[in-house]
Amino acid sequence: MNTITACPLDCYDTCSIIYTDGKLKGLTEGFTHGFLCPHLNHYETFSRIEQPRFKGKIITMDEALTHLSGIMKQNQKILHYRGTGNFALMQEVTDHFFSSIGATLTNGSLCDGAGEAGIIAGRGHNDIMTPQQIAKSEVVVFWGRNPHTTSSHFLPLLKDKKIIVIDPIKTKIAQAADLYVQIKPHGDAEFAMLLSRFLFIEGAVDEEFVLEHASEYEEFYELTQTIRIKAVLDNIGATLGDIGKFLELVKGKKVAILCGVGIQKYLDGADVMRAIDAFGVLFGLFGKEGCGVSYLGSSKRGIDSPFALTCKTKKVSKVDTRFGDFDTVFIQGSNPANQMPNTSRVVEELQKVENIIYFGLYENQTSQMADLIIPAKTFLEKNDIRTSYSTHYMYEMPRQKVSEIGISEYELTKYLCDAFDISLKNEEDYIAHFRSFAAKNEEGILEVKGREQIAYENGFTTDDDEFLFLEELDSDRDESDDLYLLTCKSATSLNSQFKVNDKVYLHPSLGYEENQLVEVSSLSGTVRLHVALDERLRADCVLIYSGTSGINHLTTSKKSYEGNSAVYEQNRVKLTTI
Ligand SMILES: Nc1nc2c(c(=O)[nH]1)N[C@H]1C(S)=C(S)[C@@H](COP(=O)(O)OP(=O)(O)OC[C@H]3O[C@@H](n4cnc5c(=O)[nH]c(N)nc54)[C@H](O)[C@@H]3O)O[C@H]1N2
Ligand SMILES: Nc1nc2c(c(=O)[nH]1)N[C@H]1C(S)=C(S)[C@@H](COP(=O)(O)OP(=O)(O)OC[C@H]3O[C@@H](n4cnc5c(=O)[nH]c(N)nc54)[C@H](O)[C@@H]3O)O[C@H]1N2
Ligand code: SF4
Ligand SMILES: [Mo]
Repeated sequence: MNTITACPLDCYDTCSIIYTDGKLKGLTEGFTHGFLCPHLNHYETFSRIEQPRFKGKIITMDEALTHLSGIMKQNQKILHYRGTGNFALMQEVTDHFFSSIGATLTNGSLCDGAGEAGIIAGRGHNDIMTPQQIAKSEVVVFWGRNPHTTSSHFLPLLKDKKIIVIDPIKTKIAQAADLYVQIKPHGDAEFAMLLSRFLFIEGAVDEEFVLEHASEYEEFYELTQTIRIKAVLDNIGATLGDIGKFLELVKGKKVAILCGVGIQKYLDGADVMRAIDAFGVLFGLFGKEGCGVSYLGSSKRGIDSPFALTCKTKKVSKVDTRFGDFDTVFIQGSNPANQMPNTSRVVEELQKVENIIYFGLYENQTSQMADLIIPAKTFLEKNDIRTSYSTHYMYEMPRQKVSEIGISEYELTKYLCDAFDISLKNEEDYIAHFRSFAAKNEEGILEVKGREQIAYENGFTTDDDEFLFLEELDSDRDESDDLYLLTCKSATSLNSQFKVNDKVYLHPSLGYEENQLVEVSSLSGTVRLHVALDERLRADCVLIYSGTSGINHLTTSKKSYEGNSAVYEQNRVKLTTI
């Protein structure tokens, strides 16, 4: 076998992969540029769960499945909690079984939900700038997004472009930028409002565009007037020079503003996104080649699920799930005991559950709490298909190898459906169903049908087809003197998969020593970690990467005001020497 497949991970890049002689290689043609990142370069060297276990004892897969259906038949309160460890579409097949038996599913987001809610409130729907469009821009703004770590395949697109970076951490892209603003965490909405205000002052608003698509811009102008220029700039760590340089770099140019999840890990994350969008609208960046404000897209837009849930299917939020309300919790492709916010709450809730079933590839904090562990198959060992949050392509993922280890999501569902007399189509039928929402483009690449090549070329889709500006800015900011918690993605892990980091990163001026053990605490809890000194940080920030064991003891399980999303950077933290 030597066909093309795609990386299954939750990542902007969605690399195309050739599997030959037991090696994974990036496709040379196209966006993958012939290289993969460390996760996939070493994919088959990470040790995985090979055998099922029940209450700590190794069992066969047949025994595991018998236990599984036995537990399901006890007709108790069941929760199906599915994460994004594998982003391909056949992961959803399990929903078919669980909704059919009346189990509860989840809604909400641990990831990009607040930002997406802001986009939908303003624009009507969330569309992206594809890599082809980004390639056509002259200036690229990375706003709370770290491409060297989280989307390295976008880097080749940046050649000869001007780069602007707005990030509290002086990331690698910031070091090479034409303008870098080391903004205070959560200062973005105000910075965006000031950029808008100066667009008005300099007469640089795209009048033609706003008259047609955003007629309430004058009310928004009034709102930008309420921001006190000097006091706010001092507070968020930016200068008038930054505003001037920003506008000088973008005026008259094709500009792509690429926002990452970094801007929206706060209660008012939706408003931050909307404030940045407002600047894009005033500047006329939508519906034009090489221009736009782009975030993580809705990867399933235009694709109906074949796993129709019954209208009675109950859902609870992924952010603050009360696991203790259920007798059985089936966890798939996720590590809630480390990745959900407020770990002590999560663990306390999970401890109340009679049967925790973990269906995954790797051992982690959640598998350690599970009663029944069922190993999954890797993407190389099962058939699948996927979409992406950065492109409009659909990627086929045919099986590349046969393995004795694990069971696929489809096979597990088939077993359960048979045991419960629930009808289930063939695997190929479901994959064909997904594929039917795509068609080959001129280059022979499968692309989701009905999506615009240039985002918003047919305008916005709010009720009156106009962009809706933010009407007020939450001034109820926390004025605490405690340090800001930054928790973003690490180069060596994909959230908690692969090689996780175990440090707390601090600016040297805080006076701690390399490798010193410290306690970091917040309103939610504490974690002890060794220090790594890091000049790239602001002195008022503490950085702990996603995936670090215990990081989410520090985070709150409050949900964003809009978008039912986790807010990992809302809590402030204190340091104590031990
Ligand atoms: N290597 C690797 N790649 C990944 C992942 C991974 O774990 N590892 N995870 C994948 C997933 S699930 C996702 S959602 C994407 C996310 O990828 P990104 O969107 O890049 O998100 P983050 O790394 O969380 O944060 C990006 C940047 O936001 C900055 N930031 C934090 N707070 C603020 C703020 O208040 N304002 C501003 N302006 N910036 C801020 C951080 O310093 C960081 O540099 O990456 C995907 N790709
Ligand atoms: N502090 C902090 N917390 C965060 C974040 C942060 O930036 N900071 N980021 C948040 C974000 S953006 C996200 S998306 C979430 C991600 O959080 P999770 O959805 O929990 O994702 P992972 O940590 O990647 O864990 C996924 C698990 O999926 C399993 N898996 C992988 N492939 C397969 C498969 O094919 N089948 C099955 N059945 N299982 C598989 C693996 O065993 C792995 O342990 O974390 C969130 N948590
Ligand atoms: S860069 Fe992203 S899509 Fe590409 S191989 Fe790595 S994790 Fe997969
Ligand atoms: Mo994510």
